This record gives sequence, structure tokens and C-alpha cells, in this order.
Amino acid sequence: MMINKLVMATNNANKLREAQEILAPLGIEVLSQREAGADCDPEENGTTFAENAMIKAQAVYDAVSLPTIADDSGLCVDALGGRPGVYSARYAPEGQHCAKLLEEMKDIPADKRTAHFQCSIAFIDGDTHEILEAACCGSIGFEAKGSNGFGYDPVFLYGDKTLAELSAEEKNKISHRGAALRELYGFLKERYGD
Ligand code: ITT
Repeated sequence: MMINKLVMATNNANKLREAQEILAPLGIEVLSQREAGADCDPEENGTTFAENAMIKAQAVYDAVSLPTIADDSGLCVDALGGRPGVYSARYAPEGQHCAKLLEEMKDIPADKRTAHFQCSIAFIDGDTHEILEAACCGSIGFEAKGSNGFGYDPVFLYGDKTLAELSAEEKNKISHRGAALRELYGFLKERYGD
């Protein structure tokens, strides 16, 4: 039987909202870890998005024993050798990520500002441990624009708009998280049937 409820191991309300928006139309409800009765914040000491996603999912799964997902994601900038990467959340104090990135990249010319968001989703249910991954390719602008989304969205250009200038629906269609969660849906259908 297809799973119709997942717990999401995250303390990031924006990630939870996006996962709910993306999976609700597919018939899957996403509960926060708090709603499920877990209050976890494990140390993310992995070296890859996949490892960190699995660490977060395992901590919550151990607490609630319900099918659990976790998202580890971040921004990889080519001119910075892939930074901030797995350190994206820790790159700057809350609310200062975009300003710090624009400052660090102020001398990098337009054609060398390519970047991608990466998302790894870990899924755990019993003995099943699975990782689904996707990316969203674009570039870093020279100024912050738009007020939707979160994190680095105001400086990440997808075509001629930043992700913060897109509606939630538009972002979810093209985002790393949207693509990884749709991969997850395909995996779940295969694993558990319709
Ligand atoms: P949890 O670990 O509790 O899930 P977190 O915010 O700490 O929440 P991460 O460790 O995965 O999550 O860090 C990801 C960071 O990458 C996030 O805080 C944002 O700064 C950035 N990020 C990820 N996805 C993004 C998106 O869709 N738009 C903008 N920034 C994003």
C-alpha cells in the first residue's frame, strides 16, 4: 500500500512548507518532526549532502518509528570551488547569507557566476534506507531581488528571474527540492505500489 504520510526531519519551516506543497497534490501528507513528537537537532557532521540527510532522518526515525524523510541541501558556486556547499546554512548568521555571498563575489564577472542548488532527500522506513538527489542550475546575480522563498533565493538567478521572484508553484516546478521529492514519489510508488 502506498505511503500517504511522512514525517520530515527538519527545523527549517520553509523546507517543510515546500515539501508539503510538492507532495500534497501527490496524495502524501508531510508532518513536521514536532507534530510527530520528535525534537531532534543532530550534529550534521557528514561530508556530503546525502550523509547529512541520512543523519537527520535516522535521528527522527529512531524517535518516532514512522516513515521519515530529511532534506539536506545547499548552494554550490563554481567560482568558489563549490562553496558554500554542505556549509550553506553555516556560511553566515541568519539573514546575512545573501549579502555575504554578494560581497564575496563582487569581482567575479557575469559569465563566471554559474552555480547550482543541490538537494539530497533521505527516506527511512524499517530496513529501507534510500537517497534521492537533484539539482537546480543557474547563476548568482549582482544584487538581491524578490521576497518569496528563503535562504539564497534572492540572489539565485534561474533564467532572468531570481527564485525569490517566482511564485511558490513556479519555484517548486523547477527547484532541486521539487525534483528530488518527485524522484522520491517515484521510488515510493515502486517500493510500496499504488
Ligand atoms: P535542517 O537541517 O533542520 O533541515 P537547515 O536550514 O539547517 O535545516 P541545511 O543544513 O540543509 O538545512 O542547510 C541548507 C541551507 O541551504 C539553507 O539553510 C539555505 O540557506 C540553503 N538552501 C537550501 N535550499 C534552498 C532553497 O531552496 N532556496 C534557498 N536557499 C536554500
